[in-house]
Amino acid sequence: MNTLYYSPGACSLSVHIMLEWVGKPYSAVQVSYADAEYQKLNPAGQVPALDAGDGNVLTQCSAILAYLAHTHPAAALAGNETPLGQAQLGRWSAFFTGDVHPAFFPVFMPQRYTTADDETSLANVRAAGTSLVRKRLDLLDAHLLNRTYIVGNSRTYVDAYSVPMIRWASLMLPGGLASWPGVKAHHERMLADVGVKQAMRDEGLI
Ligand SMILES: N[C@@H](CCC(=O)N[C@@H](CS)C(=O)NCC(=O)O)C(=O)O
Repeated sequence: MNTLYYSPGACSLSVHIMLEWVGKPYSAVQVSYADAEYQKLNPAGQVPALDAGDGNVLTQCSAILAYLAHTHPAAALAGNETPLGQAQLGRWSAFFTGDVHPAFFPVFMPQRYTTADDETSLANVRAAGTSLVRKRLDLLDAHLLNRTYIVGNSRTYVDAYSVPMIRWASLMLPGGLASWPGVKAHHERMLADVGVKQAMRDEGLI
């Protein structure tokens, strides 16, 4: 059985959603990043980590999401299996891992991006991160305006991946997602999904 190690509302929420979508029994354990016991499991001190129940502990969100999709083919969450289909899925997974997620780091942890510790410097770092988040949303919005799902005609693991990050944006940006109607419509569809709701309920987010 899979065991997810998560922090409420963090990027690990995407794995929690995938576990709901694949529909097999799993357990979910809330952890603190700084907890020494947890760091034995994931020395990076980050979530998510997934104990696959076979002696393997997996880390890195994008890898875990792809693993769950490929180990549960009946759930059809891995998109089109052709090389082109996988490249399209990989493109959007890399976009969330490499472009969207890091744009939030200066917003949430500005002290990691400057050696200054005065409030003005920290606010400037936060503002730079926020501006990057907006840029990423612009790109995703243009892609989503005429689409129901991020890749193809049914949900995939990149739709799950989008949920925590678009939720952060909706909570953090003044006006929420109003400037990105394609992103907003997609996120609302995701929030209405039964599995998404269950994962969010389990994490105490709704
Ligand atoms: N590259 C990692 C990043 C994971 C990550 O940064 N997770 C955040 C939560 S969204 C975290 O654990 N932050 C705690 C920290 O960096 O100290 C992944 O994609 O899994």
